[in-house]
Amino acid sequence: MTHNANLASVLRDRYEPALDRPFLRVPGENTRTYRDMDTRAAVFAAALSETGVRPGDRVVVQVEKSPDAIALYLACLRGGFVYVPLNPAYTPAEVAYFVSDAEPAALVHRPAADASLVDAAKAAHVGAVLTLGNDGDGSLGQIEAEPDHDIVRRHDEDLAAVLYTSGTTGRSKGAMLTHRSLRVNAFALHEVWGFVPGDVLLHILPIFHVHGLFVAMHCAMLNGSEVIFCRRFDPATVTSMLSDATVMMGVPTHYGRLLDHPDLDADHCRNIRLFTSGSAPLSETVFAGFTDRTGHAIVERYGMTEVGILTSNPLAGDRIAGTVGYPLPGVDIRVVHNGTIAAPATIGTVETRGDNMFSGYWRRPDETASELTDDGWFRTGDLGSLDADGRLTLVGRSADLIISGGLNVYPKEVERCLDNCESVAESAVVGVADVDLGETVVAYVVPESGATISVPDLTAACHATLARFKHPRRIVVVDELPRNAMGKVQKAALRAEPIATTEE
Ligand code: MCA
Ligand code: AMP
Repeated sequence: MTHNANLASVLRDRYEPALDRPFLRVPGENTRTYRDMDTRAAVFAAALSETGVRPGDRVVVQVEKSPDAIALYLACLRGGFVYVPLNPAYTPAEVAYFVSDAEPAALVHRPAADASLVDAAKAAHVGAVLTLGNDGDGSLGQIEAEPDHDIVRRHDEDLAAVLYTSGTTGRSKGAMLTHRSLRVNAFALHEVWGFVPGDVLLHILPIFHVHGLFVAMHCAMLNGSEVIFCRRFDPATVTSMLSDATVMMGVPTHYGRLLDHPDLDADHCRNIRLFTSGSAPLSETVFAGFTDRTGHAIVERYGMTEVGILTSNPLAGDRIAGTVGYPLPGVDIRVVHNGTIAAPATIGTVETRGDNMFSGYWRRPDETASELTDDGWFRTGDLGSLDADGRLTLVGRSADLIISGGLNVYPKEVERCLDNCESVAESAVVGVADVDLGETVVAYVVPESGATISVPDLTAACHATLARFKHPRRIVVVDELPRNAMGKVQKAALRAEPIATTEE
């Protein structure tokens, strides 16, 4: 019999020796063992099958971070269902789009979700609309089903998950991640970050993205490690839990906020062997401040939804602030400038290739083709340079994506919302430097001739359609937008603009 490439089977083989050991420890709650989670996942897999979900079907999930949410992810892997996680901050209007695009066999949402979400699911003919709460509640757990301990056979190229991400067009597209892509990235990280028996991961990230769900959880499961599973990021709780952990992964905002916490010191970090940061640039100030306070040099790494983690600063060797380190095993990186491979230190666009790569955008062959080169490399859209020994430094992005607190905001999507408002002739949305979030969203809006813009109306429109983290934190009304000779809006000029004239 050939081997089962299902990631659930690969992970289980690795954590099997730890079945009766702690897996998820939520501060202040009961700890779940690996066996508890295995059984819960087997019950959820059987329950989903019971409602008609079949291998290859998508399951769209918009729930809070909880142990059951991890069990549901593992259940989908086990059943061969394609897991499609969504940020709980998304509005029903945003979820309706994902549901219509993914055409799932099941939608699992929070018990308290807006009724319009259920209507949207019905309109999209979703077979099963289920709920999952934070504490074992919800209709999914009430389906009578015997645990199904079989792990459905999958091939390397079968889909494990679809994660929505977006290009400059502003409409999210689903990155198709296969059992192989997730597996190879997990093993590469487990190796380069030197996981050892006894490692304990402090988990502070959300679990609807690659970083918190795959990077963090897969490393822990491959290691049979205990995970201190924080439902939310709270600097005081996290600081108090640090001494129980050996590894923590975060986005730069997490490290900035920990530094702002007066209790953080080297003693709290005495058992930590690895802090990693990614999803957005880590400033040299935070890197140096963290080293001064704790004695730890954060390992910055670089990744992307479509390809997982690509590079990391070394565990042994220099961790250089402002660089994202070396390619992971099995990952190729090249920098292309004016159509040719750039010489060391020359800035160009970063391209990559490897088994960690996605298999394309869900039902969007044209957009998949446009992100790939003729020789099969993926265009990341990031700009950077490689030094002579292969270390990568990022200097920016070719698209005008905003990264706020590690979450991506696509200006087009926000501009479309503003442009649809009464009296708005046009708008331009930019990311402005922010100490806490890295970048924050600022909108410039131009009124139609003779009209007056109501900023509260614009804010209300954003509330109705866009997740809160995408809302402009400042809306500035201007007579016109700066344009170049070709008529293109000069966003760089807007980013540089002092925003004292701000209206909220
Ligand atoms: C929350 N808010 C935000 C953000 N998060 N506003 C702007 N940007 C954000 N990122 C707003 C809320 O809407 C709310 O607004 C207020 O802040 C407080 O909300 P709360 O939920 O309490 O927020 P928080 O706990 O302070 O969250 C901040 C955070 C979080 C911890 C930085 O955003 C976070 O966990 N970010 C990590 C995202 C991540 O994992 N990215 C990886 C994707 P109000 O109160 O006004 O209503 S990238 C990836 O996966 C690739 C592969 C990679 O390289 O890693
Ligand atoms: P996402 O599409 O949400 O996966 O975000 C991926 C993008 O995050 C990358 O294309 C980079 O622009 C950015 N990113 C991730 N890690 C880093 C990092 N360490 N430094 C700078 N940018 C990063």
